[in-house]
Amino acid sequence: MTKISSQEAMALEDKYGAHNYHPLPAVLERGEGVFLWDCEGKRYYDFLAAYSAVNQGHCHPRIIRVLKEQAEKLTLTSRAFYSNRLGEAEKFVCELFGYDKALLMNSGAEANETAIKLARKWGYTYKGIPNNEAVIVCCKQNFHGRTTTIISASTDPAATSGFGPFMPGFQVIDYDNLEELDKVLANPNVCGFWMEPIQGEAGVYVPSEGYLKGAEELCRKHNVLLMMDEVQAGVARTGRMLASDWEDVHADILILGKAISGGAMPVSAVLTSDEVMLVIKPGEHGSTYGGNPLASAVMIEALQVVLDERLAENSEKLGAVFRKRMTKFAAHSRMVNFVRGKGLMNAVAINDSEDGSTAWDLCVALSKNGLLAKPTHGNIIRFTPPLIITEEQLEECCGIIERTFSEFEKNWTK
Ligand code: IF1
Repeated sequence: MTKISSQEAMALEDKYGAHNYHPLPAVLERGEGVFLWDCEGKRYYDFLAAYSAVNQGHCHPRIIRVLKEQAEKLTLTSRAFYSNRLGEAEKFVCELFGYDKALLMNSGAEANETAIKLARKWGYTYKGIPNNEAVIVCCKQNFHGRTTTIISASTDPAATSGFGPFMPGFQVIDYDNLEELDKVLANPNVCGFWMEPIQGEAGVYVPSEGYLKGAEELCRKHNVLLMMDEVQAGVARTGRMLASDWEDVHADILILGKAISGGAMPVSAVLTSDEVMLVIKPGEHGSTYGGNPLASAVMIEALQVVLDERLAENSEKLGAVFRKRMTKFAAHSRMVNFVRGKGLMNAVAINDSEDGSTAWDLCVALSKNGLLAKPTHGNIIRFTPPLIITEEQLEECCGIIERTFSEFEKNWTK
């Protein structure tokens, strides 16, 4: 492979790639643990962790070893046959999270699509909902992926504008509002309540304490399936293996993705009971790559690393350190409004409008100072480092953030 400069790489993407992203101008070539390097050899702390897919750190040696070993043996069989790896992976993930059955897909969006199909079919089979009338209740400012069905439940104009017509069968309510939830779930055609335990794309919006438990209880009361999208908040990100664990909530359908493979390849999973999973019969759902031997082997190792390295504990502990230090900083800053989050899933809100450029400019300045983070919803900067980060590294990163912000604030007029 020829070596190219950052400028050349950006020009190529601009000319030959779709313009569906607006990346920060950092061209990455190599990663190891909490660090990334660009084409010119500049080192960065990664404070995005591929949107929480590399909780285990970049190119974790154990995950890469299993990836290589399995890749040399067998990568893909399709589901037309059995593989010696899939059942083992399904057993592992079911026992780890306490479910009867698992269905493996690839992207988070596909896992959510799978959950929708399961909930609807369960509604027709077990709840007696008239055919084609099932309703799935979802929340304002949700993010579950990019397919046409999933965006039909979105309230974000950027996700939906120009992409209609939309899929019927979704009812959108306020997040973090149990009263409204109780009312809408009373509709006998509702088969599922579909939610994120913390809303990521909404800017790391953490709901009130008791909301998850309350939602679980209301779902039980109304015989509705709780469909929990832990694609982003799951796998130790918030300081528990699942964000639902904070309130001892056991979703009827658990949706996982991103970090279940530690960033090595796309793997997603849907976990549920025998009753729910078995509503789908042979030939009714699937994917060529879903549950392939490579994905199966990688997923087991990636999850085992999370357990062995006690990443949930580290996330809880260092998340508290981060918020304490940043909250202290915010108190003396005109520019930083507030800090919020759970574990190492955090966001800092900048005192600017949503379409203001301050957060973007700050992230560019942070990258110049060796730390990569990305704004979400304009004025909110997400800080989600790999969970293997040490306390010393985290303190150093807080220093970079504070210095960059203070420098920026001197010349900041608003
Ligand atoms: C992008 C955010 C993060 C997710 C939840 C399902 C999916 C996601 C809760 C779909 C994906 C991503 C995708 C990424 C931006 C991103 C994101 F800003 F939108 F909210 F992580 F912070 N459920 N989240 O967060 O999973 O199909 O992508 O595998 O580039 O769009 P996917």
